Amino acid sequence: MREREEEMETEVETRTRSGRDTAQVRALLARQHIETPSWAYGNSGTRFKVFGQRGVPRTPYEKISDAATVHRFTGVAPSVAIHIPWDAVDDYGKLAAHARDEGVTIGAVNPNTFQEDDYRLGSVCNPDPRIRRKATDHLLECVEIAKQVGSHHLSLWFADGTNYPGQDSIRARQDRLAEALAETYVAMPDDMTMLVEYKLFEPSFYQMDLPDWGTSLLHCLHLGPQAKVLVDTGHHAPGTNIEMIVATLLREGRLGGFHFNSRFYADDDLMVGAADPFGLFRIMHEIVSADALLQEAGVAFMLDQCHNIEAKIPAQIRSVMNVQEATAKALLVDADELARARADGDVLRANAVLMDGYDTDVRPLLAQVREELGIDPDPVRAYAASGYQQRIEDERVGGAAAGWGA
Ligand code: LRH
Ligand code: MN
Repeated sequence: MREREEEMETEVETRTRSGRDTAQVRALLARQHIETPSWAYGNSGTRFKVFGQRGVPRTPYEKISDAATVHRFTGVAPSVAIHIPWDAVDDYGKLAAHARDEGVTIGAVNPNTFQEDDYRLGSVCNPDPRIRRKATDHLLECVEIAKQVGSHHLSLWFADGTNYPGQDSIRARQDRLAEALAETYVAMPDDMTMLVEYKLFEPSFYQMDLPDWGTSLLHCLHLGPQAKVLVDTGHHAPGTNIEMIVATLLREGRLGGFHFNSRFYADDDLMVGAADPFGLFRIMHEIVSADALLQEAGVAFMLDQCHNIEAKIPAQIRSVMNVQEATAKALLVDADELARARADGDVLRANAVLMDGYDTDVRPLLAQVREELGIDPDPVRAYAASGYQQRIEDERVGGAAAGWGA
């Protein structure tokens, strides 16, 4: 009798409420791919203060070693995005080889057209054709760099915009933007995706030339199938329903990826899931519902954060874990029961089924996933015990700590 009960028990455990086989859910979680940003390992801050920290990387090589460390302790962060010129090196092949030696790959390549005096009135949208040429040449240079490091993503964000009504022609700036994007698009090899990131405001405060998902999507549709929209979760007006944007872009096949972070007010770039774990869950529920979780679905899951006051590597580890938790909860939503409740028009039951997934404590499940990946079930504790932090603080003395150089 006792065995039968135990059998029943284990039986129950192997099937989640969502009807998904628990092993299937663990297998999906084990294949998750969350890309970390090189710039999160360097010093960053706000316009008020950039706080330095001990052990901060001084070179793109050290940034990649820190990103590889996050992968070693989470198992699901196998690539690192780079930003040019913050990560400029003489030999990009050597940088890619270093990444491989460390067990990661170089992911999205981000051009930087927002930190030179020439870009005061914009880069690719600047009224001055000489400056537009300079900015476009930088985009083309980053296409070449992406080829050299084996990257398949060119990730574009422009600070371009105006601060006062009348300052420039909104329409003419769109024409200039379209021209630069088109020239860059045709320079990309067929296996490269152009990610077009939008942002409602900052550093321009009257209008940004790529302010919202609609403007980004329109440019992508004009460019071609290799151009997709990048959703930075910190780039919307307060109260924006981001999962609605995600569902719409997935439906169009134009969701290229995410820059995950969280915020209480503006583009705070805080740890993803820290300010709004339920919001992150709702986004991942749209992803799971559209079967767009794994790499082959073509959505790039990337973090874009800066850790002004907190230790950077543990913060990245915690952020990756927050995405894993939101994903696991979304995978545990009983999709069949949800469909039934929706078909019955049973509003409360439908909401309850979704909340059931969200209210599930998925930490034991993720601990199991990590054990099956051969890593410590508690990455934060394991990193603290690894001595890596102490080692980099002892070794990285002298030289200039990497930063945004803003
Ligand atoms: C702009 C942004 C963009 C970057 C930068 C580091 O706010 O989100 O993705 O290039 O942050
Ligand atoms: Mn971003």
